[in-house]
Amino acid sequence: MQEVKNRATRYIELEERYGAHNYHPLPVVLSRGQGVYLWDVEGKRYYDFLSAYSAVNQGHCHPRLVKALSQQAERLTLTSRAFYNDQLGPYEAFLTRFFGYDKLLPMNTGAEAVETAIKICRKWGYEKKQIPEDEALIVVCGQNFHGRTVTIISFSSDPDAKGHFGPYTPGFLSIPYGDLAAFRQILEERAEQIAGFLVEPIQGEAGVVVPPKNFIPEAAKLCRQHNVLFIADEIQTGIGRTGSLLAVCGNCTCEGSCERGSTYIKPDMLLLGKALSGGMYPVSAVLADEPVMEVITPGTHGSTYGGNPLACAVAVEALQIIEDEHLPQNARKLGKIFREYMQKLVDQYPQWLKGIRGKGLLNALLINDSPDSKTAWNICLQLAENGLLAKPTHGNIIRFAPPLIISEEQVLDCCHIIEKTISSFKQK
Ligand code: IF1
Repeated sequence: MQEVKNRATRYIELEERYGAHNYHPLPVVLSRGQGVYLWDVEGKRYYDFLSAYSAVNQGHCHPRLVKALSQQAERLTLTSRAFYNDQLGPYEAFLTRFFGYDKLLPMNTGAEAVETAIKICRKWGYEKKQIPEDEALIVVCGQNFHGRTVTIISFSSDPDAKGHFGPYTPGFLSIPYGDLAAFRQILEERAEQIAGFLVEPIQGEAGVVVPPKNFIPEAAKLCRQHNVLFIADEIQTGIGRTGSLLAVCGNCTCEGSCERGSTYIKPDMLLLGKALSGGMYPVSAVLADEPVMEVITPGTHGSTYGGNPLACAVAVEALQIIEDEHLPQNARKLGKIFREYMQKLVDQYPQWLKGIRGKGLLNALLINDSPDSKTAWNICLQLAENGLLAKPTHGNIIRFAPPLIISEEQVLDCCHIIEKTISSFKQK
């Protein structure tokens, strides 16, 4: 036992010694995953309630994804876009039909999809909306999280993400998340200069902040009225996570079957990443219709790996799994059960818990302590001890986002683990 214990410590020490300290992980060293489970180097099994920040919606090492990846890896992995390949076209045809768009631009990471959207939006602003050169503005929301590039952190309100990385990229205006009046006002004052509105339908990093029900549909309508592109960052919320295929269609009445309901307003640009590849490989995409996407012409944008055959083969299979296994519907149903259970715990243990919020299987438990306290961190340590992995955000919020393939029985098992942890929790 001592010997295996030392193995975990050794991996942690290696990261501490040789890795940049840009994260503060829980002291768990993982070496295997299958479905909703992860195993550490000592063979201890955990429920994964982070899903690699919602990338592993299909579950770890989904057999169909492993097969798609390995079969394509044996044939052809990278050609660059200097030539055509036999996976990209079918992938683009599949994805555009799946999400209802004319065109797709393939990239790799979420941040690249956001950067791509910003570039398309600005170019559209100059070429289609006739905004004077270098004057285009994009409206964003306070507490947003869209990635880590210099331009993206330029409009972040998180001092850790932003501090000492300047000079920052200009051209962004911020409104409070969910504040329609503020959005209306900014549009009335400067609409002729505003090219786009970039928004998360539910704010993930901010701690799973669900906006007022009418915010997204009404903001989208305002965009339309003022000839402003409505850009939905569904990198975290998309692909079944919140109980519908996309969070922007979350208010519809389709019960997760994803036939666009009445309150669905199609974003002018849709940004996808993370679960687009089910955790196999970085794959991201920007979807738009022709009048927007046509501003991109040869030489104006690109990426060495974007649209590579391996990525395309994996992404097609990843989306097919979402559909075949009815994962949005499962997320919707089990999310309700999970939140109901958590609400009971909140009522029972007000000394530790303040509330539960979220949608589908993107949820957050609010801990009744200050953001500077160690309470949420200590609860997560105890959860790990009891076999469930989750991570605090902003000090006093614990995000719960299991793979969407989780069963009702497993969700209840996890509720019991959380209950056991909270009921026996003692402050150190
Ligand atoms: C980190 C959180 C999740 C995203 C949205 C774009 C990106 C992300 C809505 C960029 C990325 C991440 C990245 C990860 C932590 C994380 C996160 F804690 F910050 F909020 F998911 F919950 N748009 N989210 O959420 O995508 O370039 O990373 O592929 O940066 O530490 P990426």
